[in-house]
Parts: sequence; C-alpha cells; structure tokens
Amino acid sequence: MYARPPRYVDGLPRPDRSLVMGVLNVTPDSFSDGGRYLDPSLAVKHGRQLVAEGADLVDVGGESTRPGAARPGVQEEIDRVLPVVTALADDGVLVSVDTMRAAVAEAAVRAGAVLVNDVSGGRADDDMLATVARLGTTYVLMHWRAHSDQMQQHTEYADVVGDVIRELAEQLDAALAAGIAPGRIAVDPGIGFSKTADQNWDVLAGMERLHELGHPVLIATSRKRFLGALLADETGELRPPARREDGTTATTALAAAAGAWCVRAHAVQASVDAVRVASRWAAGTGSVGG
Ligand code: PMM
Repeated sequence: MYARPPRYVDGLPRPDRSLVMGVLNVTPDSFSDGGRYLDPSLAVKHGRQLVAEGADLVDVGGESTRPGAARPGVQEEIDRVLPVVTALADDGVLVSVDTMRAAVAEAAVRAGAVLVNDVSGGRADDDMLATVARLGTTYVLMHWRAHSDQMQQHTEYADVVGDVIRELAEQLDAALAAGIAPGRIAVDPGIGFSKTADQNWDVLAGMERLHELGHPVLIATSRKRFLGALLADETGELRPPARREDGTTATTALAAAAGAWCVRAHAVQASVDAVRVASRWAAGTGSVGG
C-alpha cells in the first residue's frame, strides 16, 4: 500500500470524493465528441449541461490529441477555445483549458480559466512552465513522450509504471524549477499516450504507485481505445466510443477507489455517481471490522 498523496490541489474545490472533470472538445476531430461542439454556442450549452450533471470542472480543448491528429495553428486554437472559456467562466463555471501551448493557456487564464491541463506536461512548448508559474494557476502535468502523430512509436518501457513515474518526476522537477507552486500541481500518467492497450492496463493496475510522486493524481480513461479493444465483439471489431460508457464508469469507480484526485469524463453524471459510490464505500459506517 502506497501513502496517499495530498488530497487536494490549492485553489480548487475539496469535496469528500474525487473531482470530476467534464470533457468539452471544441475540435473537428476528437475521437469521441469531435465536430459536435465547434459552434461556440453549442459548446457553451454542452458545458452548462456538464455542470448540471455534476461536473466540478469543464475541460475546454481546441486541439485533438487522438493518434495521428494534425495540429491546428496557435491562433486557430485560441479562436476555438476563447469564446467558450469566456462564456463559461462568466457563468461562474470552473474552467480548465486543455492545451500544450503557453499562448493558449495564457489567453484562457486571462479569460477566466482556473487550471491549465497540459497533456505534454511542459514538454511541447518551452514557454509553458514559466507561463503557468507567472500566471499562478493550477496545473495538470501529464506523462508525455511525443506528439500524437508520433506517440505510438514511443511505447518502449522496461517497466511501464516505474518508467512513467521516473519520467513524470523529471517533468515535475522542471515544473518546480520554473516556479510553479508544488500545491498547485497534479500529475497524470497519460492513459493512451505512448502506451499500448496492455501498458494502459498495467499503469491502471499500478496506479497507487503514482502516489509516490507526492502529488494528486488525475486519471482519464473515458471512452478510450483500450476500452474499445477490451470490449471488442467476437469478430475483433472495436466497441465504438459511444458504447464504451459502462466500461468508463467501471474504470472511473476503480480509479476513485485507488485514490484518484480527479477523473476526466465525457458523460459526467455516471462518473459523478461512480466517484460518490467509491467514496461512500471507502467511508463505510465505522461499524465493520475491529
Ligand atoms: N486525454 C485526452 C485529452 N486530454 N488530458 C489529461 N489530463 N489526460 C488525458 O489522458 C487526456 C487529456 C484525450 O482526448 P479526449 O479529450 O478526446 O478524451
């Protein structure tokens, strides 16, 4: 059993359960919701819906990170996310911005975002860590080896959990050296990023070891391909993203039980229910055992 890391990230809510971050991709090509919310008014409406279902945070992204995806220009990414971040933040929603770019992070934080969710953990843009430090915002630092068009060519590990922890520790050192406050950093092993399906399962099975890093842990499994592969039909056809929801609810509950600080999900209500169940299960009534 590994020591639990700090349960909270400074500046964010502290419920007695894992937080739930709702996914809002303002992209033409994300694997699950790509193209549905490119119109800002539809995106804002969906963001409000995620909050109504219980999302603690809404994660607005303007770049698809699915394997092989092409990158938008910086201005294009800003133009996608900014109206949505602004409208939701003006409503009082806690908005996180899913970006690898310092300029996008800065524009979003100035428009009211409270968290920068960087799937490259500071590795894609040399200005990111200093920018986050200067803005004084909270930061999700994910394990990352390469951009989406290359990432599945970087899946060699001696011991996937140990290697992810070591590489995350290096990224954390850089973030702290850049001046980001330790209490404002969460870590994420990057399920599906430079990992095969089996490696994703190994990381999840070893998730409690991530607590060694001493930072709250975010786990994002929602509708990902490794669930589609597990739940493939008898011909080997992957289960499509929209039908990976029950599998996602299961991984969410298990991640919460293993001490995840936050889970990231497309269908928020089921994930909120799952983390509430996990929290209540862990609390018991105090009358069992002895
Ligand atoms: N996965 C996606 C996007 N953003 N952010 C974090 N912190 N961790 C992840 O694993 C992650 C992420 C994949 O794309 P999606 O938005 O279509 O789920």
